Amino acid sequence: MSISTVALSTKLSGASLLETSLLPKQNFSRSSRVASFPAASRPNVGVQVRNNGVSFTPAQSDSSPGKLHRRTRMSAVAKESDASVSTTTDSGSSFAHVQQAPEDPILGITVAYNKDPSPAKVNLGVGAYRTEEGKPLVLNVVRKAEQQIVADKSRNKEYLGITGIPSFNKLSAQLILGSDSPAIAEKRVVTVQGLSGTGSLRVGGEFLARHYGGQKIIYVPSPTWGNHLKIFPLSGVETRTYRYFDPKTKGLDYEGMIEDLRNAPNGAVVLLHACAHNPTGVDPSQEQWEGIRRVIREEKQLLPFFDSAYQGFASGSLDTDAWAVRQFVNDGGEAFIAQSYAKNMGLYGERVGALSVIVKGAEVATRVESQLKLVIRPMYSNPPTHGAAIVSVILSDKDLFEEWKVELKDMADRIISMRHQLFDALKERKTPGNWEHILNQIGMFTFTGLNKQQVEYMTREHHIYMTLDGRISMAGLSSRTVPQLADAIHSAVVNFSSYMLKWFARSSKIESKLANTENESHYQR
Ligand code: KET
Repeated sequence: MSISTVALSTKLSGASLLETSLLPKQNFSRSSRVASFPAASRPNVGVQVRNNGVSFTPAQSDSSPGKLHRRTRMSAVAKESDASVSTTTDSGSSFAHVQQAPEDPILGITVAYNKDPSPAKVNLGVGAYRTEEGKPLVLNVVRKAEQQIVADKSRNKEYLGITGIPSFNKLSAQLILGSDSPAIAEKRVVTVQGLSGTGSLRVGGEFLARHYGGQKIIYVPSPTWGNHLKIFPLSGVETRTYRYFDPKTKGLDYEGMIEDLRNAPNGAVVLLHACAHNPTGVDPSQEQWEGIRRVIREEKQLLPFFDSAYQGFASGSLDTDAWAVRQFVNDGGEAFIAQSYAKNMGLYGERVGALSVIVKGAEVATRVESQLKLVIRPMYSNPPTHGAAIVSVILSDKDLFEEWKVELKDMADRIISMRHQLFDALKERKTPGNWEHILNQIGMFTFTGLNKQQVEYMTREHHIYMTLDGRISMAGLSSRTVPQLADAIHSAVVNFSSYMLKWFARSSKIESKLANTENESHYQR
């Protein structure tokens, strides 16, 4: 496996006290970033490229666990702060050296959207469901569960235990693994309540960094949800990528993925999106999942870590969307699963999710749970009550559960209908290119293939807000906004070259911008 290091130099003076060697090139060239800056002003960046992917390696000169952990955190924090240009000169402050950080590539889109005074603006950045009227949705079942909770005078606001509400944990494990799961019956599953998907991933990462007996390296797909690239290095787990998306076919690079997994060291961890891969909307077929499982379980000994943020959103069926996870758990092997109720119950701001660790024996499970508590207690002590209470009420009441499934299917169906409407609108406009992938991709997002410059153009000229990697949240679209989006895409594709020429002419750094565009040209059709 070859490793090369890419270093970009900076003209910035007064370098951050926090040295970095971790900034992924991928973040500049592909992932969404609200504030972009010319290559010439980018700070010192070292990127280790392995195979097709990027490796985030903490500075490891000190191997004592505590210190290594701290160094990892500092390096990753430096990565964030380094990616900015500071003009602060307030020398009286002990924090004068702190540099302005860029906005988050996904949540920062909403910040930019909120600042735009145009009434025509459309936010397709963050993956959050909107109604046909463009409004956030609180599910009826959630309202009903909340009314029950408020009316129940026996409930109180005491602290929960460190691992959360026991019934919530049990029901969450059953939801993802199936109520007849042998692993649950054999008491090999430990589930702890988490702060939505992100918090559950983070607790899982921290636990792996402290206790995993295999390789403390996690392989994530390229591309992946951008926060994975921060959560795991900050947890103290080295993060590398495996090939996943093929821009030419706009489908899965199955051969590349299998090859990269075969080349991973035995004992490494593999992050898998349970369904509705973010950002690409490309999932393996059942046959391909079986091939992946065989490499992970039989050819190698790798540990699968599932991120399940969209159960029910991909197909409209909770069981269908849990199929891949169940294949891996029913084979008797060990696994981690982070679940989120943000999307499928619309509980975004309640921060409710779960981490399940599936091990090989009941006694190991008990010991793992005791150590998970030691990860959680100093991090946030114990989780919040309200969201988990809502989920428990819905999952334990047969009628509410059935009603939830209907509402979930309605959301999934509306997203699918948006796919058809957008596809038809582009066809009607005879927009150059093949747009079939809008129909074929799965889940909340379409990975359009539009490049960064086209996206910037659409935001500037058409007030369409989306991530710079060309991802559109289909859940944010409505019949009213489809024509506006189709017009924007059409004009970005058709007029892009003339727009680019004008843009380049205005820029004093013509050559470096051209070089950037070349790097990204594989995302253009
Ligand atoms: N995993 C994946 C794959 C994911 O897309 C998200 C959220 C999460 C985990 C975490 O969600 P949580 O709210 O912590 O349960 N993604 C959307 C929101 C975000 O970036 O925070 C998004 O991609 O827009």
